[in-house]
Amino acid sequence: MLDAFAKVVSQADAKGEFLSNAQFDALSGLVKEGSKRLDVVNRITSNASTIVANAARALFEEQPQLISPGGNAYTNRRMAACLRDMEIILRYVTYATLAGDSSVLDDRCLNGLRETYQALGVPGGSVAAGVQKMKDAAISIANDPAGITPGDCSALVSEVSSYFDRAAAAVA
Ligand code: PEB
Repeated sequence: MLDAFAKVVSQADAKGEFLSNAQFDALSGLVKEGSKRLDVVNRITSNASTIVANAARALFEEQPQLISPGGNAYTNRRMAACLRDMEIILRYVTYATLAGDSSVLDDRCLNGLRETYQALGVPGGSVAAGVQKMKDAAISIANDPAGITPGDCSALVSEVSSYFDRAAAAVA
């Protein structure tokens, strides 16, 4: 598991070189823009249960077969497992966002997830659809101008999007 700093260090060390200017500039930008990152992580974290619940409701509205008899979220046990899975994925997206690197998400959450769902008979495409709904909700919360100094968060928002997209692509 790496963060943006450890990743650059390990890349430079593998070549036995000092940091390049490009590497240094990228990390310098990360530090300069660091409070945006912390704000976004904080906002997603403190709204996590709303994000999960609303995304799940929207998913079941769009794919009602999931909650019908025989569906993969039918019975409270499966519903609970489904909500829990969405929460786990969202949690790892917040870690990756904080770290500025996807490796924690890749290694601890997504690695083998597709195969797990295949073995369980959980439809990966539906999980991916749920993840996309969490992405939309998380981004609108991240972009909410209320209570913060307005600024350009486009780079950060596209980075956060990429973590959700990565999770969706890993299971679809
Ligand atoms: C992944 N999910 C399930 C299981 C595991 C995971 C390992 C099997 C064990 C269990 O039931 O607890 N666990 C989860 C995860 C990590 C982890 C992401 C990462 C670290 O450790 N059902 C649906 C939806 C979808 C869903 C499409 C969006 O209809 C999920 C939610 N996951 C779902 C369901 C089960 C499950 C298990 C229903 C239970 C399947 C079953 O037992 O029939």
